[in-house]
Amino acid sequence: MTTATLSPLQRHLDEQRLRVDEELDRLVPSAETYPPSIHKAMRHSLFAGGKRLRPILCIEAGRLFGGDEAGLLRLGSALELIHTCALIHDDLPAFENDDLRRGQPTCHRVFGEAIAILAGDALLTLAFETISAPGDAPPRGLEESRKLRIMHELAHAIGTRAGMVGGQVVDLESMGKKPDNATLEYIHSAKTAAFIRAAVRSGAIQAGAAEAGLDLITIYGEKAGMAFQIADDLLDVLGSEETLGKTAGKDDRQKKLTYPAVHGVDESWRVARRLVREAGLTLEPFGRRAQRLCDIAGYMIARKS
Ligand code: GRG
Repeated sequence: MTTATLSPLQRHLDEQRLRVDEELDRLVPSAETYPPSIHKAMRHSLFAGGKRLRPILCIEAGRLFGGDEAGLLRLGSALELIHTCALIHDDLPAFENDDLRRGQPTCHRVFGEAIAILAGDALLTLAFETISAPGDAPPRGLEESRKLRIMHELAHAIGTRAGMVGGQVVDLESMGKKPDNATLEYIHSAKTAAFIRAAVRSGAIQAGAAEAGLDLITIYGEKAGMAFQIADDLLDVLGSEETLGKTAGKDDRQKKLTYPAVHGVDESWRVARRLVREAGLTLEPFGRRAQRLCDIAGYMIARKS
């Protein structure tokens, strides 16, 4: 598609993605930095592609509350480091055992399993190093307390109770089991929606949002995050490896607990569309200033990859 035929939203997403890519390039040690194998592996997965949706959501949520652009870009990019860690680990033989991610061979296929595990660990650690780094923007005390709150927020969204690790555990343990809606909701909420919700919340916290605003952005994040994972399940059924950049049709082969498996394709679309609508309605009190976030929620289920 040429630039002229891109929608304004797609153009905006492309611009933001490039800004995030440049920031990530500044954050991650060069491929030649000693020991080079680990930095090459981190960069391989990070720069293989990726829509950068979590950074963009963090930045847009922060903008809604008048946040500082440079700080939001840095924070959003740190989120992408965490997300890429999750993707590298998810592809490992112990989990999905996948060969393809973001249209490229997976990290462990190129660098071996040991380095891939460490590349994930290193990206996760670099994210917290980045967020906790001393800044020079006054007032220092306020900035530090926001950072601490954001790190707590992210650690919870990655953790075992209602975060990515917990979601991944239940995802693994429910393969081949009888369809069960409560378990499905837990997996989707913990594995995917929790981090998307944390992305918008952390942008809003960095921008100094008041609790009432934070409550609204939290509901938006939860609904958009659930819709995103339902769309992901649907793309696995309806998409091709070529457009997805990852193996298609795998959920069914692995007898995974997914939305289409439990509710069917049509009902899954209906739920995804309803969640996007509700995500948008939640932000109505912000008026037109929240339009971009509403459009992004729509994009999360309209995307082809
Ligand atoms: C320690 C961070 C950490 C995680 C350990 C492996 C694991 C536990 C969790 C896996 C979580 C996971 C892979 C969730 C899937 C979320 C999902 C739908 C990812 C695809 O996101 P996109 O489409 O991908 O935004 P791109 O490539 O565009 O970034």
